[in-house]
Amino acid sequence: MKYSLYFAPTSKDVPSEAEIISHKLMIRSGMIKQSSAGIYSWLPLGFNVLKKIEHIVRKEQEKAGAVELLMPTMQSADLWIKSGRYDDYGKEMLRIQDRSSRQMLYGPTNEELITEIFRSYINSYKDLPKNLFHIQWKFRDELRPRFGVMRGREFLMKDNYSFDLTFEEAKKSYNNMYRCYLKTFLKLGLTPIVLRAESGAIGGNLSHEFQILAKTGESTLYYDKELENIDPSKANIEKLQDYYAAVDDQHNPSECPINEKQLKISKGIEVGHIFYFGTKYSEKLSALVQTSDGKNVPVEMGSYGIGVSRLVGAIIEAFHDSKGIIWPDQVAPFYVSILNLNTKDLKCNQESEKMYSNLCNINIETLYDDRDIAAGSKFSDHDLIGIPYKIIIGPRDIKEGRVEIENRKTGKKNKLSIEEALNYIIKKSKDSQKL
Ligand code: P5A
Repeated sequence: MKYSLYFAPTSKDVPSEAEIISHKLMIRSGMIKQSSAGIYSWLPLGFNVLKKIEHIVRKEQEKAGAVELLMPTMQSADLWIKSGRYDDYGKEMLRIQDRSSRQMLYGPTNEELITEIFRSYINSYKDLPKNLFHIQWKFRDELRPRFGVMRGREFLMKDNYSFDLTFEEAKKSYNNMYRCYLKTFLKLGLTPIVLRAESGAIGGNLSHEFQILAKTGESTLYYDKELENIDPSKANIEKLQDYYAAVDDQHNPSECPINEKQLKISKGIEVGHIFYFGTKYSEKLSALVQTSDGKNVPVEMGSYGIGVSRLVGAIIEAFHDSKGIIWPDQVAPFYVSILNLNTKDLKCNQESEKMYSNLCNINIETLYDDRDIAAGSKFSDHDLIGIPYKIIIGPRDIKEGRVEIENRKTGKKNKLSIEEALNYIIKKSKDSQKL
């Protein structure tokens, strides 16, 4: 993509309502634009990252045996009245009347709708288990939408739902999703901290939260400080589950299995939440399945959520410096940028164009900064946007056939020949695809 044709409205100004770094950086880098409280337009850079996260989440769901479908955002109130949640959900639910005065709502979650879909087509143990997911916008009229996309009113969630015949089978599905979530967050470059959780409005009796560490998180976590030293690309899932972690109201110093030196207290952001709730919805909505001996029993269910749009903010909270965002390779909006430092220099233009088309031909996502602006502004924009590598093409070096590569994370610069630079980026990009 040529920057001159792209739309990344970067700015130095930060709106006063942006309290936390991820919100500030998302606005400054032109990733999102607020449309009303807690509701955002996703501008090209932001949308690009959202799609990358969605893709990783989707792949892990599929690997775990979940099947994708798409349910609507608008739902009829009928099913919610039957489940009893139409009243329970209170003011968080956005209620709308259609032209025929039918009660509708913008879905805050989909337990009712998926149970109704299941009920309509499946009625035998022979068709179990099933695990269905979708990635769809939700609306919750939060009392205090804040922190940008972290606590939005409209937000993108991956939610899936498991259906099993027995409690034992349902627990297997739950454990399968538990592992799938650990893998998903590790794939995103994050170290998840798992906590036993209250199941709240979703109901049920078994629930875990997945948090990632961030100073601006809303939960207070007590955890083994070893968790901070884990490299997500090398983490061992079995071991990850053994570390001590608890939220503040669950942490009891007299029962804590690790000593004070190992224990750390810090803030976390909830990026995922899973629930087993048995027959809570299937009973009320008559989702029955026939057992092998001919009995009809309500199907056993669980639901599992990942805050896809929240993750964009959460990843920035975890990866940034004073200059801007530092995207992990796998979710970066582009893999490499080319900074043409002088668009009036013939050689700079020729070599930048050549480099750009070479990278495009091998499908490496490249943002070519061909704008006629000061070199300093290009550097600050690209540092802000956080693309993993810069290829810097300046008049002096290019005369001698050299370019400079800069690593956004380490700040390390390397002068290389044009061919070496291309090979370097190809190698790095291949390595990152293995993650
Ligand atoms: C599980 C899937 C549920 O809704 N029903 C379907 C269950 N769980 S949850 O914990 O309430 O939400 C799942 C994840 O969605 C994210 N999330 C939000 N993200 C941004 N803004 C919000 N207002 C918001 N509310 C929830 C969280 O990551 C949460 O873990």
